Amino acid sequence: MEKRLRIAVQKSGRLSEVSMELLAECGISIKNGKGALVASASNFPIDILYLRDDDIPQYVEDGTADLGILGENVLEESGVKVTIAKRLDFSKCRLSLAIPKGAAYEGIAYFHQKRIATSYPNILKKFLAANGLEADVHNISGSVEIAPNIGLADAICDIVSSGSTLLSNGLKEVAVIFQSEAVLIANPNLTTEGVAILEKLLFRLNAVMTARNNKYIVLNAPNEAIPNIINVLPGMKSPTVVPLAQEGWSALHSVLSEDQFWDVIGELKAAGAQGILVVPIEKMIL
Ligand code: PRT
Ligand code: ZN
Repeated sequence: MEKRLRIAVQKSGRLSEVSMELLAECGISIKNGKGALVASASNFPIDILYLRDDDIPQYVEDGTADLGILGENVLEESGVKVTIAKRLDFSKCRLSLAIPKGAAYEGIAYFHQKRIATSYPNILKKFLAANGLEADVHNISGSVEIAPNIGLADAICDIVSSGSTLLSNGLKEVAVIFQSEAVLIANPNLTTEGVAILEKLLFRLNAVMTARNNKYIVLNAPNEAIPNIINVLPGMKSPTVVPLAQEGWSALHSVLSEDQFWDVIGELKAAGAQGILVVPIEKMIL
């Protein structure tokens, strides 16, 4: 029988849709039986296992799943030893310490002998120990942000993204203790056949993620402006220049990273570029 890998993804929550979208962009189509626990890809040798994110590290460590997609914060908290095969550049967030906004704060010594509520007791205890601090860590599983207001804790340690949850609960973020993003993890003991499937998947992920970070750019310019425009463009290699029907004009095609685009657009116009088109790239193989 053909070798297949099992990949664990979050059943429902912040990561579920994005994880499945990423696999779909990799050309992996999954018929999603509503409420199913397992689903098979029809055109790639993987099966999907839908789980709570907290269960994913254990499943991948013991080999029930070969791969998994989850937040690095959950992986770190679990303490499980698996391989991070790829950082996925989505669901970025941070695990931070926060205190009532009126409290005076002069550094992390603040937390010595304080009561801190968190759903991440292991990461927090490690941080406290590394900084020579002793605190009373209260492990609570949800709505950590209300703990100070109901007198359950002096501070919290929780996931922060925009910061609006802290703000609306009268708290301020004072220290970041862990930076997180979604990661693809792998069981360290995959067979040779398993590794070959993982490598195919990584090749596709790289093509999709590189494409997401880049834009295809097309612009028109008078021929004499082309050398200056090429100087401005930090493109992949040298850009393609194609003559236009109108004498003395050319179209220039290149690839720009999303970050570079906004920096150079003004310079391109100043150098004589017109009719600038920016087009998303579907896949990009370097
Ligand atoms: O049911 P299951 O156990 O599978 O899901 P879950 O409820 O444990 O996790 P879920 O779906 O809430 O989050 C999954 C992962 O998304 C987390 O482990 C993080 O890696 C990542 N992530 C990214 C976040 C956030 N951003 C986030 N903002 N996880 C949680 N939050 C919460 C945070 O706990 C706090 O309550 O959002 C609030 C803060 O958000 P801001 O924007 O107000 O700062
Ligand atoms: Zn969870």
